[in-house]
Amino acid sequence: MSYRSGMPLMLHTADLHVGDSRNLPGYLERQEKMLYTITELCVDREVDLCVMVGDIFDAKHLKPREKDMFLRWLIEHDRAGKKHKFDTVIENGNHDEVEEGYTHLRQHKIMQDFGMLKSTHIVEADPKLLGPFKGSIWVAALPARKYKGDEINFAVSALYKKLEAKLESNQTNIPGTEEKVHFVAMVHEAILGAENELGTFRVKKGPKLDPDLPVTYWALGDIHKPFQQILPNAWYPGSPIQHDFGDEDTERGVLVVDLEDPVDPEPVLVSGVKPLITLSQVPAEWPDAIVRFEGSPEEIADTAFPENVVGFKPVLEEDTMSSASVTFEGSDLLDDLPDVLTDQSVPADLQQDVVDEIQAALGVL
Ligand SMILES: [Mn+2]
Repeated sequence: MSYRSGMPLMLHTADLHVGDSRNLPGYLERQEKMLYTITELCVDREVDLCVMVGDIFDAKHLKPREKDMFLRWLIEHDRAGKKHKFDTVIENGNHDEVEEGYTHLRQHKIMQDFGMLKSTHIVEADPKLLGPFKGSIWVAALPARKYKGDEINFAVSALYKKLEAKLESNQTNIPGTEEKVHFVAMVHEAILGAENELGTFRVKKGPKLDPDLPVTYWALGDIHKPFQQILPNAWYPGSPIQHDFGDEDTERGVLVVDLEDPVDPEPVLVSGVKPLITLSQVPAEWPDAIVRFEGSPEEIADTAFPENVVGFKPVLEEDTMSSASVTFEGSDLLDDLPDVLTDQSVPADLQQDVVDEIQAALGVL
């Protein structure tokens, strides 16, 4: 079935985090399903371009089978792109960094340099202008670099000037033959005003996006909360699947963007990946999900849980809390915490982990 509208279509995803949540049963199969579903969506929706905006991998230390799974997928995805005539641009996020100036994507970049990738373009470390794809789509790819203030706008402007110079040199001087340009900026950063996973704070000191730049669509990455709009034409798709129990929204996926109408991207869910849910009561029937159970230590000890219940969260009784020697008036400290972490250049998803841990420890979730 074809959904093709005839307009330039782009699939936008980010924050794949291959290798995350190793404690979950079947974690790598979930991530494999995520990747192949993205390829299927590129084929089924007949997109012209697929952009993956950073945090492809989760951590410095990948397990061999995590690397292998991704490599097999990358080769198959690349072949699908060649066969079905779509290109893919993959850039690194902060999580992909292995050491200063070197990311997990370097090996895939080497494959590209030796002609082993046909439709896939790896952008690692430095900002780069790519295109044109399908004659009109140009991409300014800005891998993660802890941009501040207006630095993203300066970098995007510089690449746009480069594009203008290229178009200038191709000018035919025949009226009406000016080339149509769809200019996409890929940016992996926590942008000022973005909301975190739980909606508990907004980024207060992040870099800004200039709405007046000639950018058709800002393809953002870094924030995991699904389908978040920053400017009319600037969106975070969020992580395409839940990575952990703190990821509340079970409905996640990618954005399909019509570049002729970039203010209204279509959220397309990645289905077939078991949801992660937290239950605080024993249900009549356990759902087909990976479950974390929240209850008193006694209830947790006395209940016979099925195999899909893999996480436990003891909740202390009210009287235990009130008799505690330290009383916590938590909100002020938690309000300031994201700022403090941002000042220390702690990336947004790590900020989320810290806030989750503290909230969980204080029982203020
Ligand atoms: Mn991320």
